[in-house]
Order: sequence, then structure tokens, then C-alpha cells
Amino acid sequence: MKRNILIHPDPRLKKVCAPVADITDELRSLADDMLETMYDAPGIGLAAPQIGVLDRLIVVDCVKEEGESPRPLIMFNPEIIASSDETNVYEEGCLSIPEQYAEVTRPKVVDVAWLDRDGNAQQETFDGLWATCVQHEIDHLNGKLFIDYLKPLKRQMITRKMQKLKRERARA
Ligand code: K2U
Ligand code: ZN
Repeated sequence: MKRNILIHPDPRLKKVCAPVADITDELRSLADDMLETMYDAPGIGLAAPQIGVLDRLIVVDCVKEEGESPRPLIMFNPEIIASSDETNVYEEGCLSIPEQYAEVTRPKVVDVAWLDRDGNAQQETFDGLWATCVQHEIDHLNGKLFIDYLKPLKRQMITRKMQKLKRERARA
């Protein structure tokens, strides 16, 4: 079922998440809920801490061309094992920081290793939007948000906007 997405600032979004010891049916069901929540947002990635679960689990699907079949990826304990010196700049957003966008520079190509929903080890090289998204999601597992790459003044401005948004939502 669709889960509620935590909004920054929230202490749970700053935590380093725990590795998944074994992939249970409960975690598989959580991953399915995360995909449903991501598609509904809509987004192209979602990390477990964003729905308040402090485990190392992310889902991504960066297929954006209409007509192309979706490619939902469920990644347990994802790790970046290599990244290119060449970098890419992308205007990022975040479902936990709605309506705020800023340019973030990241390695252009990353090799990622993870366990899939059957517990099998996977490894793949990502570039373009997939590389940006996977790095953005793995940052979430380490308590890092895209605004942490911005200058302090810009970060504080965004944080204050989110605090105002949360006050308004609480009153609604
Ligand atoms: O982690 C999240 O909040 C999901 C983000 C992932 C993301 C952010 C920036 C760049 C790539 C991925 C959401 O998908 S934000 C919505 C979005 C949708 C399409 C392209 C960029 C951002
Ligand atoms: Zn995010």
C-alpha cells in the first residue's frame, strides 16, 4: 500500500541505515509498497528512510520515455564499488523536500553492487539519470540529502521553507 513520505527536516532522514541481514517476505512487501509510493508521487527513486524505515533498501525506475516498458529495480544493501572521475551536473529534486530543485555535481558513471529481492548478488554500471538517481538514493541510506551539497545559506533557506510547509500541513 502507499506509504507516507517523510518531509525534511526529520531526524530519521539523517540516520545511517542498517544493512539488511536477510531478505524476508516483509521486506519484499515493503519494497513493493515503496515502488507503488514512488510511481504515485511520481518519482524515479525512493529510499526506505523516506518512509521511516531505517534499513538499506532503495527502489529506482528511471525509465521516462513514454511507451518504453518500466524497469523497476529493488536494491538491498546497494554499494557503489567504482565511480568515474568524469562528473555530471543535474538539477535534482527530492520527494522529502518537495518543490525545491538545485544543481548537484556527481560522478557520471557508477558501478553498483546489491542483493535483489531473491537475495542474489547483482552488479551493474549506471550512467546518465540512472547514475544520478542511484547515487541520490544511496545518499539517503547514509543520512545525506541533496541540499547537503549546497552552500549553507541556500540549504538554510530550503530548510526554513520546509518547516513552514510542515506547519501549514499540520494545521490543515
Ligand atoms: O529520493 C527521492 O526523493 C526521489 C527523487 C530521486 C531523484 C532526484 C533527483 C535526481 C534523480 C532522482 C525523485 O524522483 S524527485 C522527482 C524527479 C523526477 C524525475 C527526475 C528528477 C527528479
Ligand atoms: Zn531524495
